[in-house]
Amino acid sequence: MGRLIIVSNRTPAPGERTQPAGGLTVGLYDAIQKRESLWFGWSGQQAEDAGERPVEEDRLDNVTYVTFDLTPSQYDRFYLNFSNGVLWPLCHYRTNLIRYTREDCDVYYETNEVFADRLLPLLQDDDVVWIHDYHLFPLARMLRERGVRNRIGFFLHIPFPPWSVARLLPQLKRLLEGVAGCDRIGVQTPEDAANLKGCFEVYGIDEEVEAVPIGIDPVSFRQQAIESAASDEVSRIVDTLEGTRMIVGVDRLDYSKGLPERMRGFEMLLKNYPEHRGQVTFIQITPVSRSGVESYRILKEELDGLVGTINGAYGTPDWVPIRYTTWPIARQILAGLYRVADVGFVTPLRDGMNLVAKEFIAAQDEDDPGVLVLSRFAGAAPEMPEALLVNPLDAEGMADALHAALTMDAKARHDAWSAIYGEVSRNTAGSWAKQFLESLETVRA
Ligand code: ADQ
Repeated sequence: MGRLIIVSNRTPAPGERTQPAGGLTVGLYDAIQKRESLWFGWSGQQAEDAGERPVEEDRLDNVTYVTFDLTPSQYDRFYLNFSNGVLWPLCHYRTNLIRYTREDCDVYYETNEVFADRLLPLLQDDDVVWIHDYHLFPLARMLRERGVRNRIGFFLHIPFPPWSVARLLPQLKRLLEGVAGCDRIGVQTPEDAANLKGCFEVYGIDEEVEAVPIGIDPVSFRQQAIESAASDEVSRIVDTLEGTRMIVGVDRLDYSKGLPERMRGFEMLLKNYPEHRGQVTFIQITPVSRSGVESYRILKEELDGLVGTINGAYGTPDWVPIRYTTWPIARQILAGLYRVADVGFVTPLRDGMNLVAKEFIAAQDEDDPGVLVLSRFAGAAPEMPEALLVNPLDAEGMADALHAALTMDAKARHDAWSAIYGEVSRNTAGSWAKQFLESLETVRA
C-alpha cells in the first residue's frame, strides 16, 4: 500500500498532532494512524521571503508533516480575501458578503501553483493524494499539468451551492475544471453532491460527485466527556450556575453559524415563556475567527451588542441570561460542558456538516441525556431527524423548540438521544475516511 498524502491549507499545529483540535484534523486523525502518511500544507507563518525558504519537515510516528510559509500578500489575497472573502460566503449562500477582485483571484491560483510546485518533488509513484477543501479547488489539475499520474481525491468540507448561486463567481468554469482533475470528488451531503454535479453538467464536465458525510470518534469523545464532567474545572462552572438549567452553544465566530439568530431565539424563549426567566443560563463559547475579514468584525460587533441588549433587558443582579465568551476553550472542557448541559443549541444558517452537533450527542449521559436543538440547514440534520429541528430565521420556532427541550420527559429524551447516538456511532471519522479512500483507490485508473 502506498503512502497517504494529505494536502490541506493548514497542517495541524505541533500541539494538535497527538490531540486533534478541530473539524478536519479530527476527521483525518484515524486515517493517518493506519498507514505511512505525509501531511502537506501552509505552516501558518508569513514571511516576505517565503518563496526562497525551503519547506520544513517534522516527523511524528508514521506521519511526516511538511509545511511552508506564505508571503503576506498570499496570506491576504489567497487566504483572507479569496478563500474566506469569496469562496466561503459563496458556498454558504451569502452572496451579499462576497468581495471579489481579479487580483485576489489571480493570487489564489498563483498560491495553488506554489502548493503544486512544492508538493511535486515529495511525491512517489504509488502515493495516494487526498486534497481538502475550498482553498485548494484548482490543485488537482495543476498536479496533473505537472505530470502527476497518482490517484488524487478531493473532499469539500463546506456546502456547495446550486448553479443559480454558484454562477455568481467570476471564472466559475475555471474553478470547476481545476477540481475535475481528480479521480474522486466527495462532499458532505446528497444536496451538495447534486449541486456540484449540476454545475459540472452546465459546462459539459463529466465528473461524478459522491456524498460521504464526515463524523467524529464518538468513543474517545465520550470518554473525554465523562472524565471532564467530573473535573474541577467543569464542576466549578456548574457550581456557578446555582441550580439553573444550562443551554450550550459552541462555534467559531462565523456568520454561517447563525449566532445573532440564536440569540434572538433565546431572547424569544425568555419573552414567550417567562417561567424560564432566572431558571436557565445560556453559555455561548465563540472564539474569534478570521478577524482579518471585514464581515467577521461586523458580526462580532452585532453579537456583542445583541448579548448586551438581551442581558440588560432580562438579567437581574443575581442572574445573567447569556454567558458569552470570544476566547477558545480547551476541547477537554468543552466535552464536559456538553455532558452537563440540558440543551445543545446548534443553529447554523448553512453548515457543511457541523461536528459540534455530533460531539454534543456523543458526550451525553445515557441515563439522563440532554436534548439537541439543531438547524435544518446543518449538513448533520438529515442524519438526525430525532433532534428538534429548527429554522434559525424563525425566532418563535426556536423558542418553542427550546421550551420543548427544557420540559421534555426523561423517556422522550432518552429515545431521541439513543437514535441519534446510533447514527453518530455508525458514521464515524474512521468510517468516513475509509469509505472515501476505498472509493478513491478502487476507481478505474
Ligand atoms: P467548522 O466550521 O470549523 O468546520 P465544525 O464542524 O462545528 O465547524 O467543527 C468545529 C470543531 O472545532 C469541533 O470539533 C469543535 O469541538 C471545535 N471547536 C469549536 N469551538 C471550539 C472552541 N471554543 N474551543 C475548542 N474547540 C472548538 C468545517 C465545516 C463544517 C464541517 C467540518 C468538518 O464548516 O461544516 O463539519 O469542517 O468537515
